[in-house]
Amino acid sequence: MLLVGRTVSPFVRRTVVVLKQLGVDYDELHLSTADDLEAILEKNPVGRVPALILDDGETIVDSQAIIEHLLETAGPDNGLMPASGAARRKVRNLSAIATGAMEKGVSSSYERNRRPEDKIYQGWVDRVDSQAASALAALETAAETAGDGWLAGETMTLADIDAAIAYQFIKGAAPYLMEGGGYPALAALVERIKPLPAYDASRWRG
Ligand SMILES: N[C@@H](CCC(=O)N[C@@H](CS)C(=O)NCC(=O)O)C(=O)O
Repeated sequence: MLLVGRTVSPFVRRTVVVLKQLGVDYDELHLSTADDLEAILEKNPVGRVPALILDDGETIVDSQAIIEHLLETAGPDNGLMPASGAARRKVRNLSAIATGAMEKGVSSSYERNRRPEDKIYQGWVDRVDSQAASALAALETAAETAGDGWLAGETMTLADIDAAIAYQFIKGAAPYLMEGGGYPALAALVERIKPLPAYDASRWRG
């Protein structure tokens, strides 16, 4: 299997944590969204990372589709996603909020860094920033409720991985969204998850 993308992307990073946590053997192709668009387009018609190329050549695009495939292959006892019911809905919902925060964090940084200054429209920037901040605030509330535990119950799940990655990504790429006290419960969640080898190994060291 070949994973296309670099873990500087939160979407690639969540995929890598799941691959490693499930013990899947794979290689990485480190294409950059800024410099390698043509090469990425050959792997993913949307021109985004991640894409996962399976051993038989089939390609899966989008971190959610890839993760769903990996969890399904690992089976109902994959340890990251409850099989059904309220527990599953909770993990899926928190993950969706966290990936939404990632999307808005990416947009916030693109709006500032990938446009000529005279093409920046502040009204849109403010809207995107407020959406990222609102998603982070919802995750912060969930982390406060969890106290010293995990977001969706007794054990660590995909929700914790995604919330921690969203927090760390935004802290690095859009630090201005962390002003005003930050998100201390999320910061504590990151400290709890950091010792997990799969999480630590996913840190971008490029
Ligand atoms: N929903 C997608 C989002 C992927 C995404 O937006 N990736 C970014 C990198 S963080 C990207 O490839 N951006 C390049 C572009 O959109 O031009 C997923 O979960 O994989």
